[in-house]
Amino acid sequence: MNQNVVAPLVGVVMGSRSDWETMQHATQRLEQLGVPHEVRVVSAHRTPELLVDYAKSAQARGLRAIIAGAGGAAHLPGMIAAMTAVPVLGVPVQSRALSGLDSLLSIVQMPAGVPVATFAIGNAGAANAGLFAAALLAAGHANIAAALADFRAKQTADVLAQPDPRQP
Ligand code: RP5
Repeated sequence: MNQNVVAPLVGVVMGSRSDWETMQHATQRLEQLGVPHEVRVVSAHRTPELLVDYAKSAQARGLRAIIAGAGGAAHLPGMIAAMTAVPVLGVPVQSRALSGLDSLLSIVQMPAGVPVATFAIGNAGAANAGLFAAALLAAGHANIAAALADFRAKQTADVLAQPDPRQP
């Protein structure tokens, strides 16, 4: 699938270019599963007006999920969730100072009424956010459902094919 010509269903945003090393694990899963997506740097603190525009236009532009990754004072996912009904999947990026615990607590401790689905700190969280976004879309997109089922089956087969950890 050519990701450039199909309207994106998932927005992947991050607070800084420095978050890309982590967030690329989300886009890798989306690409693998054929989920049309877009990628943007949108900072809650450095580009607040862009954040408002992005969040308020997301639903009308056809986005069905937003994966938002940020580190430290990680306000991006919560602020997006405050301004759109599109489901927001938060990824705590591993910060240098506090190893991502600051990011995790900033994202997960939302007040009742403004949910952010929060994932694990770092690469695993980003990967799982990509898979979760695909799962959200699977009910309405048979191609994504099939790709997700194939991914899960292969993952299981790979483990079963090599049960002895001493073997290379
Ligand atoms: C957050 O501050 C970003 O999400 C990033 O994780 C962190 C550090 O950003 P840089 O100083 O590397 O741009 O807003």
